[in-house]
Amino acid sequence: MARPPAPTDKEPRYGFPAPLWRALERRPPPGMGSTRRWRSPLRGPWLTSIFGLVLLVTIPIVFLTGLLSYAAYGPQFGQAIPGGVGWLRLPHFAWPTSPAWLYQLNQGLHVILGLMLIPVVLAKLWSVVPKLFSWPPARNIAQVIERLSLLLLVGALLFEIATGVLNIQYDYVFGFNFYTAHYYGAWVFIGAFVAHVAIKLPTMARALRSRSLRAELRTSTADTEPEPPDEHGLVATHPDRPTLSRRGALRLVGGGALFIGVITIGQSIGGTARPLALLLPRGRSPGDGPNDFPVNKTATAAGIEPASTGGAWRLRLSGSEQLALSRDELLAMSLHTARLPIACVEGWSTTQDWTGVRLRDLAALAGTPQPSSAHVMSIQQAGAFRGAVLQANQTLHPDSLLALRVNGVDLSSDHGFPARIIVPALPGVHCTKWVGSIEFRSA
Ligand SMILES: Nc1nc2c(c(=O)[nH]1)N[C@H]1C(S)=C(S)[C@@H](COP(=O)(O)O)O[C@H]1N2
Ligand SMILES: [Mo]
Repeated sequence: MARPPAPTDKEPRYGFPAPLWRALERRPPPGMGSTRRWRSPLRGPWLTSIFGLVLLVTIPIVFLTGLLSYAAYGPQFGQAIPGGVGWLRLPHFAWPTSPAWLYQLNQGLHVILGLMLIPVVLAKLWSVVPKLFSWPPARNIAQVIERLSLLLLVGALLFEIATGVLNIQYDYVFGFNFYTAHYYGAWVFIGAFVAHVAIKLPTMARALRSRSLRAELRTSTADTEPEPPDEHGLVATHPDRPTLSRRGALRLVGGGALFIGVITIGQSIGGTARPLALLLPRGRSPGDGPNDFPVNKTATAAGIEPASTGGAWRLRLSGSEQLALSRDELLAMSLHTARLPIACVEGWSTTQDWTGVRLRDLAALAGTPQPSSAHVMSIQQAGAFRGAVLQANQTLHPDSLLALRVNGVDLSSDHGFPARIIVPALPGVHCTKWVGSIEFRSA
């Protein structure tokens, strides 16, 4: 199709009034249209396609885990974030309770893979940057549309990365706005992504076949030759001598991605890998002894008064009956211990041994042994995430607890003393701390 204007080129084909475009072409704005500026001998369709292939395989995982996280929040109870998303609402289903690490895996993949892709995205953008400066920017309507879709593609991708990174570092500084922006941004991005893949797939396949990856991985810097001139204008017209082989470039980008993976995976799988998590936003030693695991919001930050969690605290239960229980009365019930993760939407998680009363026992006590939902409220007076609605399967699972103790000791105030919710595969946000009441409803 359209070729870059090289001295030997014959008249390029224009889809627009030709004189206008020829005039444009003769007067490029400063810095535009010069193909001599881009001299890296590594740029070319093959290298771009390698980065593209990696993104083609991994980005759908990041997108899907993002959507699954939205579904896991329980849109059927109006508690998915963002709330009113119009026709972008997803079909909802009962989020499963098994395997217990489902949400941990989902968010680990979403956040860690998302972070690991940053070097690949940057490398991919670097590899095509000459096209940003090509002049005229388009020669026909199809190219104008393609350019606009690229603006959406790159803009939305950088937006998703920036908001995602800020959120996992600063968390709820954004309030609800982060979710809304990240959710809409994801749809804009995926629309442009699908269009881009549809347009570029044949080019990518051809480019990937043009060289052997294995041979490239054996080629030294000295032996590195530019790719043959291409119709897309990626290959330098005046290449410099190579200072890095393609092997070196792939190692640099892959090594960068791996490095990010290594310094973040510990926050998700925990255990001995946790000290490796250099960017751990929730701190390294957040508590003492058995309560030493990440705290999302401290009791002080949540405004929990010590007086309200002392001897006067009661758990108010309602179903077909109403009753109030003291902590001692709860401890006198049959207690159950389960090893379960808290898995935050931010990608960090922590697995602990929780002991408490089964939610289904509490439901039976309230006279509603087969509830369709459980509505939990914290004694916390202000702020987000003070309560949650649990599905029937989440309420009735034998490991679903109103936890009173963790790792053999009482919950610390930061982890929700006197009592908190813990349910297999439930997003961390719904593991309400400092619980004040539970209402069991039947449909
Ligand atoms: N009452 C109350 N419960 C809450 C929260 C909160 O802000 N208030 N934060 C939730 C979030 S977002 C997470 S990830 C978990 C974290 O539990 P942890 O701080 O014990 O690790 O608590 C959840 N329970
Ligand atoms: Mo969270």
